[in-house]
Amino acid sequence: MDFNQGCVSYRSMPFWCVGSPLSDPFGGAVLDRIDSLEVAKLIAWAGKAGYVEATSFHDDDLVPWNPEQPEDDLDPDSDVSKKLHAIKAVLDQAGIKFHAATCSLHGNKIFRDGGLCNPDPAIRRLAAKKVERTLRIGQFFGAKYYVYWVARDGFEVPVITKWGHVYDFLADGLNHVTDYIAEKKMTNYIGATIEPKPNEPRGQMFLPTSGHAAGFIFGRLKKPDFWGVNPELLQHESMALMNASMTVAYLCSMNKLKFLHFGSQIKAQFDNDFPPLIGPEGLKETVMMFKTLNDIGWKGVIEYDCHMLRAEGNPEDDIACRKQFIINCVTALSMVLKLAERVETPTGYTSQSSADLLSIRQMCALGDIDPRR
Ligand code: GLO
Ligand code: MG
Repeated sequence: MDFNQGCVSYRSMPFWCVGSPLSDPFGGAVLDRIDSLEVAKLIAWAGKAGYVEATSFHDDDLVPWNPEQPEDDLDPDSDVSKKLHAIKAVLDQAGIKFHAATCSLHGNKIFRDGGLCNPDPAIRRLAAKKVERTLRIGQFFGAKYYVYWVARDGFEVPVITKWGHVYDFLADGLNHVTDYIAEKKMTNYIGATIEPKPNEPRGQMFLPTSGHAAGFIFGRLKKPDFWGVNPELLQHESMALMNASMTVAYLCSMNKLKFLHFGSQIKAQFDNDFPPLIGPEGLKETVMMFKTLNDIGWKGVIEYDCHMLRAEGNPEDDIACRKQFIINCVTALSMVLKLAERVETPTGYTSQSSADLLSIRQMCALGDIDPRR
């Protein structure tokens, strides 16, 4: 089951977006936390209704992790195994594909000073074990990608940061992903990605932009062809004042744009994670990003990575508002695809500004404008 419209092969709606209880640093959860099986049922509903084709998850979104039992997933009688089977049954029945698996190295307080780049070797080993378990869970679901989001691998205090080692720690951690996939002969993974972000939750993260991520893949990873980047646009790159068209074009030019995380953002702010097109800015940049992808001929997966506005969470009906959130996300994507199709590259123009104004008229279907009195 594919979507196959414009440059989008299929649409993925991750567990963490649907399950988000909408807490922020200034207030607790607005919505009740719903069980992962309930989240699976919502995603299955969206699949059957024709809104999405795939999902993604962090290990922690699905099942709890106990560092004392790093291989509980291998025991078919464990609660973890039973839960994973139940979730898979619900999603398989709805024909939902599994796009990506991410190891959460940010949620548990053990990883408060980083996961793969933690200065403590014992915690790095624990992180590697958690990555292995996530890879196995991804294999069970048939996930296509493993994703490393930079998360808490970053710093606030430069004077104590192990600058001579952090990027070795990172290379070791990421090379372990491909070593483990090879060792266990996992065939489900067609690639792995780095998801860069400039800051938040750390003051500074070690791979802040798509450029940093691509450079690290070519310079430090054993299997650079397997790895790519999933930029989060508009959010993460806009936090660093980058432009979305430039980001996707740069990554495509190196064959490193594996898929997109999609949402909206106010430039230079914290990670807003607004649903696509929502918020006071970003419409033009989003449409131009899709025009750029169309022009280049890229086709791939769009994965939402956002949550509903905290103000629109409805504690009285936390299922209905979650369904509406999914509908809003997919509606926005369909709108953007239509808007991007309308914009033509001008062949002759009197000035760059007049070309830009023409594209806005096309995008908004305004026709000719006579500005005279
Ligand atoms: C947070 C990131 C995060 C990742 C997720 C999957 O800012 O966008 O949600 O996308 O961990 O890698
Ligand atoms: Mg993301």
